[in-house]
Amino acid sequence: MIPINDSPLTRDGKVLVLAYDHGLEHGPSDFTGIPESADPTRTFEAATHPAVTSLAVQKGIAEAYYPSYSDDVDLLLKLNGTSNLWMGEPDTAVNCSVDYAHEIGASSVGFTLYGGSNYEIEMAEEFRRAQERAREYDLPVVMWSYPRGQGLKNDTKSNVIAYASRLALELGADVAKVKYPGSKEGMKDAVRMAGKTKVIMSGGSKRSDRDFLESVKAVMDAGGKGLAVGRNVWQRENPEQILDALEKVIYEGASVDTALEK
Ligand code: FBP
Repeated sequence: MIPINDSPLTRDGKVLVLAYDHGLEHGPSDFTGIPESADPTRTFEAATHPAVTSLAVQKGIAEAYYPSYSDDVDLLLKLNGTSNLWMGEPDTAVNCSVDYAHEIGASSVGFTLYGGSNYEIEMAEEFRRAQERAREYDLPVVMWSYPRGQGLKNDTKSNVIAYASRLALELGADVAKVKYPGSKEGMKDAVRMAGKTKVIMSGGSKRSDRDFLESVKAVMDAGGKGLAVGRNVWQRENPEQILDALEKVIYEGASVDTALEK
């Protein structure tokens, strides 16, 4: 494993990835509530907040916008991803090589694995190639570990999330990004199953400040190391405000009440 506590992906051993690959994964509908969120510049600005360790984007956004922010933002290049237009069994295309991610300045890479999909075998082989190449550059690897597919009825059950985090350890990811299993106990299991792989929570769709922060607090209390979040930051009128609160909960161990104090 890579000693990722020395990498820009972490701050004090914790992780706060700002995710902005939704234009590919979900399409323009994610930007309708806050139309200005369609402009990547707004999220690059948010990523300069000291709470954010890295910004996760696809290759095209990185090529077009990262050069203007390379001094202030740490880049996590998401290597694969698929649009919502794809209606088949969960699968994802590899859109960027590790070599190219390194060339354009990424200091870590991200890769989705849909365990349980009919395409799991191909995706795991693609992950193996990316993970081994990333090791040659000392780039930490974050696995978006999302079990889903025709056989899976509920992709947030505790035993499914624990399996997701275990897959990340078994296949050599440094960080496992998993969905919230609905309880602190479920998250504890996921952390235990991940061993030395750090577990972070996937933000999910937009919720109230309190509801969202309560789940982040539960993740931290369960031994998780942070989160990768998109919509719960940039679908807000004021991304900085929620990042201030996240900074308190993740790095200072603050309660949700304290984090919400203005
Ligand atoms: P959110 O915090 O908005 O959920 O973003 C995290 C993320 O993993 C993104 O990187 C990705 O685009 C999205 O969620 C995928 O969500 P799903 O596949 O569950 O629709």
